[in-house]
Amino acid sequence: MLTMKDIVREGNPVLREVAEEVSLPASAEDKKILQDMLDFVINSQDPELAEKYELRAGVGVAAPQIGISKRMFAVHVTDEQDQLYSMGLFNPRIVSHSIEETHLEGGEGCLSVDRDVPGLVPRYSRITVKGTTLEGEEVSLRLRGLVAIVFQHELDHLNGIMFYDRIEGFKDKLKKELPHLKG
Ligand code: UDB
Ligand code: ZN
Repeated sequence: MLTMKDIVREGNPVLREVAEEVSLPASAEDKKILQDMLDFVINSQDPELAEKYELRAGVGVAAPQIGISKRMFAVHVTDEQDQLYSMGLFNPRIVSHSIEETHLEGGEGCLSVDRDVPGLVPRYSRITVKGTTLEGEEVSLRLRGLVAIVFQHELDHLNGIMFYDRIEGFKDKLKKELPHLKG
């Protein structure tokens, strides 16, 4: 069973790598890892298990966050219409997205980041994601709202991107604080 001890934290270079495609059909080993990741997010939302194993209630986890640089992630999250998205995906990719952007009102956090980083993280409002499920089925998912944000956050991990890389107003804020700096 995966616990917070298995979650790598910022500073570990694996979080900055571009992860490798998973060779399909997935090996028994890759399926086991992805299933363990899905079980981890499900367990983390169970109040008793979360307390017993000191788990942060997670909505998703990407393989680089357990030190494995492969393109796969697991999510367990309910959308605004009470529909549950509970799945592991191999080689997920955004095939189209809205121009419109959105953000979580309170900003974002991350299981790999043990500090608060304030600021709004711009995300596409709507995305279409293709990928292969744990069951080996190729799927195309049209997502919006919180679920779309979670998928984009996890996809970023596969490309070595942390949520705070996208926080708005960094340059403006820096300019205000250090006006002698040009550019
Ligand atoms: C999370 N959970 O799991 F808006 F019902 C975060 C942690 C880091 C705070 C545990 C979270 O944001 N839960 C949440 C948010 C809502 C409504 C709700 C529950 N992650 C997963 C992660 O780090 N994956 O790599 C961070 C999220 C920030 C935005 C999407 C993923
Ligand atoms: Zn994260």
